[in-house]
Amino acid sequence: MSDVGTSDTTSEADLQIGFRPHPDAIAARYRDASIFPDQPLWHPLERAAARHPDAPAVTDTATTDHLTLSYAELYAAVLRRAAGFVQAGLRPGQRVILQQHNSAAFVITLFGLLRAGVAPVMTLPAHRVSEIAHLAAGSAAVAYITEDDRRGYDYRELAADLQRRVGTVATVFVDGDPGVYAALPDADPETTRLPSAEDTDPDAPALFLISGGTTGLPKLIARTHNDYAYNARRSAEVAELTAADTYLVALPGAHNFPLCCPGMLGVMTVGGHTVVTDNPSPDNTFDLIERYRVTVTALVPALAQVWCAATEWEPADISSLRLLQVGGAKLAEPDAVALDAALGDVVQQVFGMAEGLICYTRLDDPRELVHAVQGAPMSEFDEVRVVDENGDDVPDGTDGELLVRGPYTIRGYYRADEHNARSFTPEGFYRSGDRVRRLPSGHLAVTGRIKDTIVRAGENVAADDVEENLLAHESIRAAAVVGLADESLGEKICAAVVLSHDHPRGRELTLPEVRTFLAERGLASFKLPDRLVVVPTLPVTAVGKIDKAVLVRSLQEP
Ligand code: OOB
Repeated sequence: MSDVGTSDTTSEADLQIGFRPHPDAIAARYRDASIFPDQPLWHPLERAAARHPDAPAVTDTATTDHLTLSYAELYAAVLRRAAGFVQAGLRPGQRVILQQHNSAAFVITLFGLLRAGVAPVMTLPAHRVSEIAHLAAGSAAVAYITEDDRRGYDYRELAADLQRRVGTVATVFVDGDPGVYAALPDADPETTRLPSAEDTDPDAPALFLISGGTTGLPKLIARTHNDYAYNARRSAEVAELTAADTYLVALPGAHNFPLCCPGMLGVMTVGGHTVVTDNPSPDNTFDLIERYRVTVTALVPALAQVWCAATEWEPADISSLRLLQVGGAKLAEPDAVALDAALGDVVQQVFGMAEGLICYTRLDDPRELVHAVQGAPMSEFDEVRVVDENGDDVPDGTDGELLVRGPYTIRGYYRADEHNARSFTPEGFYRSGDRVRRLPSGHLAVTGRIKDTIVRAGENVAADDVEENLLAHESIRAAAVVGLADESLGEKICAAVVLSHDHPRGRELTLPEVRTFLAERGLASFKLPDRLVVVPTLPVTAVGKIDKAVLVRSLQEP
């Protein structure tokens, strides 16, 4: 196996280059409030292993004979993996690209890296070489951790391509058949020096999330030990998690939502049980919920819709589920109502971003509120502003762009000065690009993306306005409205829709019918679609959000 490390001893200092910490005065305020644990991110796992060694920590359901590791077993495996990484030459502060499907191996590798002081870049299985190479170059990653052939895709080929493109990636570790590469390493932690808690700067990056935007290449988001531990702990409090909870990771585990909101990390802070699967379809997950008495899980709205429909025919008993978190994209109000009706008032709306801010509806919010809003900021230290185009604050009840600053919200993307000048205000607020409306209670309703407007014949049309009205049509299950270049109009409005299960087979849904429906609902005539496309499914991003960039490319006339 080739040695990953060079003679480089500067990696920890190197990690800090291009990282933007909180300014000292603000960091002091958070410190005075004692919201940060000042411990490495692996500390909750170590603590859980000491306190409840025999409690189930992780169950891997990918194999037919499901494997459950207790906290003691998980932490022992993590120490061996960490020692393996150190023996292979990885050094604290270095960055490594991590790309694995949900499995116990993913959990062990993630914590193994953290325990070795190495910062993983949390990519998703759906990413391909253009994103991976961009993230590897941006983080100067020294290694790539991936899998063999999964779901018809050979990640070792991606590895070869990546190494041709990005010179820093010296080593590839593969879960499964490594081929020409290295296997995931394990070594004796007794004879390997691992960094101690005292060796770790809790305000340095622990790991990197990637931005979820659907335009352009993803950006690196450095999350510190302190801010991410706070994210996990505060989320666990809002979800009222206890050691008796069992959380199902159904979304890709490297995404902020299932990882830390409260996700796997939140569950570990309370010593609960995490069940992982890489197949989120109801025929698989409903059985898992019944078998493991799952109490909490997180879904994107498109999946939540599928689960809701499946409650009508899947026989499994899923009554143990007390909290169904839905977020990542807007959950339409009728869908929230239907989910609550099908599953028994379990929905929690989650509006979050890898950059930081997480909003939750609370467990004791009235159900009508839970159905109508996307949540309220989780921390009393979150500073949320809603502003107009000039950057002036708008009153509650008025649409504006959400700006945010706070203990767990970044001050800048990693090594992206030019971008940061646009994405952050001089006072350090992150410009989310999300259009929201704030209620006097502090709850936020997301009303779209600031830039998601179509300029048709000089009129501005907000895509989500048209989408929401389309979804009121009984034949439409999902809708995405985009602008397509047009010689006379500048842009024309194109509505791509997925038909609902109730729509009679063989009957065509026509543009005139849809336009009449929208006009009768009171939509202005310039907002009516110029084109209607019925599609079997809408294209989605790596975590399952509607991907409008791909949609536009597929609809554009050649
Ligand atoms: C989550 O994080 P990202 O980084 O993949 O995407 C963030 C963006 C937000 O800026 C917003 O545009 C959109 O996704 N979004 C929502 C939403 N939740 C996220 N838009 C409308 N309604 C919602 N409920 O997506 C994420 C991170 C942590 C927890 C949950 C989601």
